[in-house]
Order: sequence, then C-alpha cells, then structure tokens
Amino acid sequence: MYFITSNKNKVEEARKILGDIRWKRMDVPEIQSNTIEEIAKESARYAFSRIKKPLFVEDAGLFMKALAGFPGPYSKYVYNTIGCKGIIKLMRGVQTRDAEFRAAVAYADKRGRIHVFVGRVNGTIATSERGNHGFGFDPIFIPRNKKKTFAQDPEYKAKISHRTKALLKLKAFLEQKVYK
Ligand code: ITT
Repeated sequence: MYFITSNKNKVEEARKILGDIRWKRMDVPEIQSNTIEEIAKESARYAFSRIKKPLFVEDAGLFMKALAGFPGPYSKYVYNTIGCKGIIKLMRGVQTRDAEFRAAVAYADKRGRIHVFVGRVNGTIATSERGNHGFGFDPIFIPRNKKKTFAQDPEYKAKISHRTKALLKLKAFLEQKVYK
C-alpha cells in the first residue's frame, strides 16, 4: 500500500502504526474545501486515477476555538506564511486557547473505492514555541492534561495524536477485511 504525501515526518509516524508502507511523492492538486475529509477524499481519488493501486493520503489541520476553527483546512498555507510565531502573535492576550488537531485519512482500495477515517486530539496553544521534535505546529500544541508540547514529547504524540487515531482506524478496517 502506498502513502502519497510530500511530508517525510508523516511517513515516519505512519510506519510506526502500519509497518511497511511505501512512500510515494506525487504532485496532487489540493481542492479548496472547508473540510479536511473532502480534501483527503479528492486527493485519494486523484492519486488512484494516476497509479491504480491501493493507497492512502492524509490531510490534517489545526483548529483553534477562539478563531472559529482557523486555520483548519488552510493550515498548510498558514504554516508556510505566518508559522508558529504568527499563531502565537494572533493568540496574544486571548484567554480561550483550546485547539484541536484533526487528521482525515482517505484510503483508496484496489478498485478505487474511497474510505475516510478521522482522528482528533484536543489541547491548547502554548504561549511560546517549545521542543524540537516533530514538525509543523507541534512546538505550540500542548495536548490536554499535559504540560509538554508535542515537539517536546514525541512518544506521547505517537500514542495519542490525530494521525495515530485515524491510522489505527484504517488499520482496523484493513484487518477486518483480511479476516472476512
Ligand atoms: P501532504 O503532502 O501529505 O499534504 P503537508 O505537510 O502538506 O503534507 P497537510 O496539508 O496535511 O500536510 O497539513 C497542513 C499543515 O498542518 C502542515 O503544513 C503542518 O504544518 C500542520 N500539521 C499537520 N499535521 C501536523 C502534526 O501532526 N503536527 C503539527 N503540525 C501538523
């Protein structure tokens, strides 16, 4: 099974759950949509039309409560423009710091049928960047009931992250198919 992504960190995280997957980089045009589920689904459809083999893609985002879910599906653009520092600035003085990471994994089976699995993790936005593991917004995301950011505690991230949860659902789905 192929994992279509440009992000090496995602591949490393996914291998811990699914084992031996094949990483394929491909330029997949990302549709504009307000949901990461739709974006992932369309990307999987496109990738399948190109390689015609079982594969999955994953779209993730950071959703902040005080900003009505921003940047959500636009997380990549926001990360590449204002980054973690920009988010910290935006949130300066804001009391409600709740945030959620969401991941939508879209799996295309050998016939090209698409199955979507979603994972979420709640937390808060830190007041400064901390830690040097992981990627993206990890240095500013503190999971619920913890003090360290994802970038400070990659082992914990691996256990409970949005991506882990979505991939575990995919794994269960694949195993159930094998035994049927
Ligand atoms: P793809 O090629 O798989 O699309 P990407 O890096 O473009 O990889 P996404 O569009 O799914 O990833 O993610 C949007 C942004 O959200 C990404 O640029 C990261 O900054 C951030 N992000 C996603 N997952 C994250 C995680 O587990 N920890 C921290 N930041 C994350």
